[in-house]
Amino acid sequence: MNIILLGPPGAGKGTQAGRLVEERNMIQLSTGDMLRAARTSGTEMGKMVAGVMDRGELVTDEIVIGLIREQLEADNDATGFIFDGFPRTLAQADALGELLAEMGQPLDAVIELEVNDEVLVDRIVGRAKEAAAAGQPVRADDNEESLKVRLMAYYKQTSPLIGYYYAKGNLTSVDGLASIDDVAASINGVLG
Ligand code: B4P
Repeated sequence: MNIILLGPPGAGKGTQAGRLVEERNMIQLSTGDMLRAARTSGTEMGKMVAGVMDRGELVTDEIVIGLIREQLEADNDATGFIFDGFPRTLAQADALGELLAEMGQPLDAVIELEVNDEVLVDRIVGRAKEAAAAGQPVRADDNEESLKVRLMAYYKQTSPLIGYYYAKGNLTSVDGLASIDDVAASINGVLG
Protein backbone atom coordinates (compact mmCIF):
# COMPACT_ATOMS: atom_id res chain seq x y z
CA MET A 1 0.00 0.00 0.00
CA ASN A 2 1.34 3.46 -0.93
CA ILE A 3 -0.11 6.52 0.72
CA ILE A 4 0.54 10.25 0.79
CA LEU A 5 0.03 12.39 3.90
CA LEU A 6 -0.79 15.92 2.79
CA GLY A 7 -1.29 19.02 4.91
CA PRO A 8 0.17 22.31 6.09
CA PRO A 9 3.24 22.55 8.35
CA GLY A 10 2.42 21.19 11.79
CA ALA A 11 -0.69 19.36 10.56
CA GLY A 12 0.71 16.14 12.01
CA LYS A 13 2.07 14.41 8.91
CA GLY A 14 5.25 13.25 10.66
CA THR A 15 3.32 12.30 13.80
CA GLN A 16 0.79 10.16 11.90
CA ALA A 17 3.44 8.64 9.62
CA GLY A 18 5.22 7.45 12.79
CA ARG A 19 2.01 5.78 13.98
CA LEU A 20 1.53 4.02 10.64
CA VAL A 21 5.13 2.73 10.72
CA GLU A 22 4.47 1.23 14.18
CA GLU A 23 1.06 -0.20 13.39
CA ARG A 24 1.43 -1.31 9.77
CA ASN A 25 5.13 -1.86 9.33
CA MET A 26 5.25 0.52 6.37
CA ILE A 27 8.29 2.54 5.28
CA GLN A 28 8.12 6.29 5.98
CA LEU A 29 9.70 8.55 3.38
CA SER A 30 9.88 12.03 4.93
CA THR A 31 11.57 14.58 2.68
CA GLY A 32 11.85 16.94 5.67
CA ASP A 33 13.78 14.28 7.65
CA MET A 34 15.98 13.47 4.62
CA LEU A 35 16.85 17.14 4.13
CA ARG A 36 17.57 17.63 7.85
CA ALA A 37 19.80 14.52 7.80
CA ALA A 38 21.73 15.96 4.82
CA ARG A 39 22.26 19.17 6.79
CA THR A 40 23.42 17.37 9.91
CA SER A 41 25.91 15.25 8.00
CA GLY A 42 27.20 18.40 6.25
CA THR A 43 26.88 17.24 2.63
CA GLU A 44 27.15 19.82 -0.18
CA MET A 45 23.43 19.47 -0.78
CA GLY A 46 22.75 19.87 2.96
CA LYS A 47 24.71 23.15 2.99
CA MET A 48 22.84 24.33 -0.09
CA VAL A 49 19.34 23.77 1.38
CA ALA A 50 20.00 25.03 4.94
CA GLY A 51 19.12 28.69 4.36
CA VAL A 52 16.07 27.84 2.25
CA MET A 53 14.68 25.56 4.96
CA ASP A 54 15.40 27.99 7.79
CA ARG A 55 13.50 30.73 5.96
CA GLY A 56 10.57 28.33 5.53
CA GLU A 57 10.74 28.17 1.72
CA LEU A 58 10.52 25.01 -0.37
CA VAL A 59 13.69 23.27 -1.52
CA THR A 60 13.91 22.84 -5.33
CA ASP A 61 11.87 20.09 -6.98
CA GLU A 62 15.06 18.69 -8.54
CA ILE A 63 16.70 18.02 -5.17
CA VAL A 64 13.62 16.61 -3.49
CA ILE A 65 12.59 14.38 -6.40
CA GLY A 66 16.19 13.10 -6.54
CA LEU A 67 16.03 12.14 -2.85
CA ILE A 68 12.77 10.26 -3.28
CA ARG A 69 14.01 8.48 -6.40
CA GLU A 70 17.13 7.29 -4.52
CA GLN A 71 15.08 5.99 -1.60
CA LEU A 72 12.57 4.17 -3.79
CA GLU A 73 15.43 2.51 -5.67
CA ALA A 74 17.14 1.54 -2.38
CA ASP A 75 13.93 -0.01 -0.95
CA ASN A 76 12.66 -1.52 -4.19
CA ASP A 77 11.47 -4.76 -2.55
CA ALA A 78 9.33 -2.90 0.01
CA THR A 79 5.60 -3.52 0.03
CA GLY A 80 4.44 -0.02 0.87
CA PHE A 81 5.49 3.57 1.48
CA ILE A 82 4.11 6.49 3.42
CA PHE A 83 5.05 9.69 1.63
CA ASP A 84 5.31 12.26 4.44
CA GLY A 85 5.66 15.86 3.22
CA PHE A 86 6.11 14.78 -0.40
CA PRO A 87 4.85 15.77 -2.92
CA ARG A 88 4.59 19.50 -2.12
CA THR A 89 4.30 20.87 -5.70
CA LEU A 90 2.49 19.79 -8.86
CA ALA A 91 5.86 18.93 -10.47
CA GLN A 92 6.66 16.64 -7.51
CA ALA A 93 3.21 15.02 -7.78
CA ASP A 94 3.74 14.30 -11.49
CA ALA A 95 7.22 12.89 -10.75
CA LEU A 96 5.86 10.61 -8.03
CA GLY A 97 3.15 9.34 -10.39
CA GLU A 98 5.84 8.47 -12.94
CA LEU A 99 8.10 6.79 -10.37
CA LEU A 100 5.27 4.61 -9.03
CA ALA A 101 4.22 3.72 -12.59
CA GLU A 102 7.83 2.69 -13.42
CA MET A 103 7.79 0.44 -10.33
CA GLY A 104 4.37 -0.99 -11.25
CA GLN A 105 3.00 0.22 -7.91
CA PRO A 106 -0.35 1.91 -7.26
CA LEU A 107 -1.07 5.05 -5.25
CA ASP A 108 -3.72 3.78 -2.84
CA ALA A 109 -4.70 6.89 -0.88
CA VAL A 110 -3.96 10.55 -0.33
CA ILE A 111 -4.93 11.70 3.14
CA GLU A 112 -5.28 15.42 3.73
CA LEU A 113 -4.96 16.49 7.37
CA GLU A 114 -7.16 19.57 7.84
CA VAL A 115 -6.00 22.01 10.52
CA ASN A 116 -6.59 25.77 10.74
CA ASP A 117 -3.73 28.30 10.82
CA GLU A 118 -4.30 29.31 14.47
CA VAL A 119 -3.80 25.75 15.70
CA LEU A 120 -0.79 25.23 13.40
CA VAL A 121 0.94 28.27 14.91
CA ASP A 122 0.16 27.04 18.46
CA ARG A 123 1.56 23.57 17.70
CA ILE A 124 4.78 24.76 16.05
CA VAL A 125 5.50 27.44 18.64
CA GLY A 126 4.58 24.88 21.35
CA ARG A 127 7.04 22.35 19.91
CA ALA A 128 9.81 24.98 19.92
CA LYS A 129 9.06 25.92 23.55
CA GLU A 130 8.95 22.28 24.69
CA ALA A 131 12.27 21.48 23.01
CA ALA A 132 13.93 24.56 24.52
CA ALA A 133 12.57 23.74 28.00
CA ALA A 134 13.91 20.17 27.70
CA GLY A 135 17.33 21.46 26.63
CA GLN A 136 16.88 19.87 23.17
CA PRO A 137 17.73 21.53 19.84
CA VAL A 138 14.94 23.74 18.48
CA ARG A 139 14.23 23.40 14.75
CA ALA A 140 15.52 26.55 13.04
CA ASP A 141 12.23 26.89 11.11
CA ASP A 142 9.98 26.46 14.17
CA ASN A 143 9.41 30.17 14.81
CA GLU A 144 6.57 32.51 13.87
CA GLU A 145 8.51 34.30 11.11
CA SER A 146 9.52 31.13 9.22
CA LEU A 147 6.11 29.65 9.85
CA LYS A 148 4.46 32.54 7.99
CA VAL A 149 6.63 31.70 4.95
CA ARG A 150 5.94 27.96 5.35
CA LEU A 151 2.19 28.63 5.40
CA MET A 152 2.42 30.89 2.33
CA ALA A 153 4.38 28.19 0.49
CA TYR A 154 1.74 25.66 1.51
CA TYR A 155 -1.21 27.69 0.24
CA LYS A 156 0.52 28.78 -2.97
CA GLN A 157 2.49 25.69 -4.00
CA THR A 158 1.07 22.68 -2.12
CA SER A 159 -2.67 23.23 -1.66
CA PRO A 160 -3.33 22.87 -5.45
CA LEU A 161 -2.52 19.18 -4.89
CA ILE A 162 -5.83 18.80 -3.05
CA GLY A 163 -7.73 19.42 -6.32
CA TYR A 164 -5.17 17.40 -8.29
CA TYR A 165 -5.71 14.24 -6.21
CA TYR A 166 -9.45 14.86 -5.78
CA ALA A 167 -9.77 14.81 -9.58
CA LYS A 168 -7.92 11.47 -9.63
CA GLY A 169 -10.35 10.06 -7.01
CA ASN A 170 -7.57 9.45 -4.46
CA LEU A 171 -8.24 12.14 -1.86
CA THR A 172 -9.78 11.77 1.60
CA SER A 173 -9.79 14.68 4.06
CA VAL A 174 -9.48 13.94 7.76
CA ASP A 175 -10.05 16.27 10.74
CA GLY A 176 -6.51 16.98 11.92
CA LEU A 177 -7.75 19.04 14.89
CA ALA A 178 -8.71 15.91 16.83
CA SER A 179 -6.33 14.20 19.29
CA ILE A 180 -3.37 12.25 17.85
CA ASP A 181 -5.16 8.96 18.68
CA ASP A 182 -8.41 10.10 17.06
CA VAL A 183 -6.64 11.30 13.90
CA ALA A 184 -4.84 7.92 13.74
CA ALA A 185 -8.21 6.14 14.09
CA SER A 186 -9.67 8.23 11.23
CA ILE A 187 -6.71 7.37 9.00
CA ASN A 188 -7.03 3.67 9.82
CA GLY A 189 -10.73 3.95 8.95
CA VAL A 190 -9.80 5.28 5.51
CA LEU A 191 -7.10 2.65 4.88
CA GLY A 192 -9.27 -0.25 6.11
P1 B4P B 1 8.61 18.91 7.23
O1 B4P B 1 9.66 18.21 7.96
O2 B4P B 1 7.77 18.11 6.29
O3 B4P B 1 7.77 19.58 8.39
P2 B4P B 1 6.32 20.05 8.71
O4 B4P B 1 5.45 20.14 7.50
O5 B4P B 1 6.54 21.31 9.46
O6 B4P B 1 5.72 19.04 9.80
P3 B4P B 1 4.53 17.96 10.03
O7 B4P B 1 3.23 18.25 9.34
O8 B4P B 1 5.15 16.63 9.79
O9 B4P B 1 4.18 18.19 11.56
P4 B4P B 1 4.45 17.27 12.84
O10 B4P B 1 3.83 15.92 12.74
O11 B4P B 1 5.93 17.33 13.11
O12 B4P B 1 9.21 20.13 6.35
C1 B4P B 1 10.21 21.02 6.82
C2 B4P B 1 10.85 21.82 5.66
O13 B4P B 1 11.59 20.93 4.77
C3 B4P B 1 9.91 22.56 4.70
O14 B4P B 1 9.54 23.85 5.20
C4 B4P B 1 10.81 22.69 3.41
O15 B4P B 1 11.77 23.70 3.52
C5 B4P B 1 11.54 21.35 3.39
N1 B4P B 1 10.82 20.32 2.60
C6 B4P B 1 10.34 19.13 3.08
N2 B4P B 1 9.75 18.41 2.10
C7 B4P B 1 9.84 19.16 0.96
C8 B4P B 1 9.39 18.97 -0.38
N3 B4P B 1 8.72 17.86 -0.74
N4 B4P B 1 9.65 19.93 -1.29
C9 B4P B 1 10.33 21.04 -0.96
N5 B4P B 1 10.79 21.30 0.30
C10 B4P B 1 10.54 20.37 1.26
O16 B4P B 1 3.64 18.04 14.00
C11 B4P B 1 4.00 19.31 14.49
C12 B4P B 1 3.66 19.42 15.99
O17 B4P B 1 2.27 19.24 16.22
C13 B4P B 1 4.37 18.39 16.86
O18 B4P B 1 4.83 19.03 18.03
C14 B4P B 1 3.29 17.35 17.19
O19 B4P B 1 3.50 16.71 18.43
C15 B4P B 1 2.05 18.22 17.21
N6 B4P B 1 0.86 17.47 16.81
C16 B4P B 1 0.74 16.67 15.71
N7 B4P B 1 -0.52 16.16 15.63
C17 B4P B 1 -1.22 16.68 16.71
C18 B4P B 1 -2.59 16.54 17.17
N8 B4P B 1 -3.49 15.78 16.51
N9 B4P B 1 -2.96 17.21 18.29
C19 B4P B 1 -2.06 18.00 18.96
N10 B4P B 1 -0.76 18.16 18.58
C20 B4P B 1 -0.35 17.51 17.46
